[in-house]
Amino acid sequence: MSDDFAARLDEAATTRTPCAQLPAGLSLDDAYAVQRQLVDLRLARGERSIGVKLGFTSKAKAAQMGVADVIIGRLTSGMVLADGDELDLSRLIHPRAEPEVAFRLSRAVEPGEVPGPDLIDAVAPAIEIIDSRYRDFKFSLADVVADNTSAAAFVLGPWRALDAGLDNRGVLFEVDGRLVASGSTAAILGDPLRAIPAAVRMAQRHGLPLTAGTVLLAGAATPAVAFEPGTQVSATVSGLGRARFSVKAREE
Ligand code: OOG
Repeated sequence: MSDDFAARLDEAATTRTPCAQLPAGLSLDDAYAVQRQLVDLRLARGERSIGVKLGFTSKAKAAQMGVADVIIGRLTSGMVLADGDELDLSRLIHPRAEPEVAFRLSRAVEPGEVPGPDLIDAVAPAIEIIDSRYRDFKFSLADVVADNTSAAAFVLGPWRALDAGLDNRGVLFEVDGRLVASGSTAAILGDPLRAIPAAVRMAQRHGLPLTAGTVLLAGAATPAVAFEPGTQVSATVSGLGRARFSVKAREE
């Protein structure tokens, strides 16, 4: 059963054709099983697993999507967009972007480990590009978990050592230099550092890999924003710097 759902979501992504939501009543455990199969299809095509991401760590984001619980998804090498690079919209259905904070794991997490501060060796400003494979970007909690939490692409700004608190840094999200959203890192679970034990707990529960060098996207600091071809999108986190990408212009 979950094979069929993974195939449906994979086809939606690869053909850029949104699909119907999954049947109501799918349990969260079943949804994580679909997510695993969906990511396995990417890995079978040669992508590598490189990270995990949390979703709905911000109240504004959860309210925007009508969903309440924190969820976890996977990041693969096929989702990486280098800082400043161009995003090709023809690969996506109805993408939106959100400013985030990323962490990097210094080492693998031991089974059952409760992480201490030594687990993270670097932090970076980031932008996540989400793209629900469901029609009209509408989904239940189980739907969005199965759809690998809408993960589509991400950009990391410069890494730096994690040597200061992050609990109330200003976040500016700009398109072509115009402010389109702003907030604080406090929107991410009250303090983005809380994303670290939350991600470890959820990854252990649902069997997601946490190896040395794993990237952890902590979740959005503002609601997600749609963007147009030919624009420049940037996220600046106070004291951490900036991540940015440009959106490829539409071909005439
Ligand atoms: C789900 C992903 C949400 C976040 O940072 O809250 C997310 C979605 O809104 O499509 O990544």
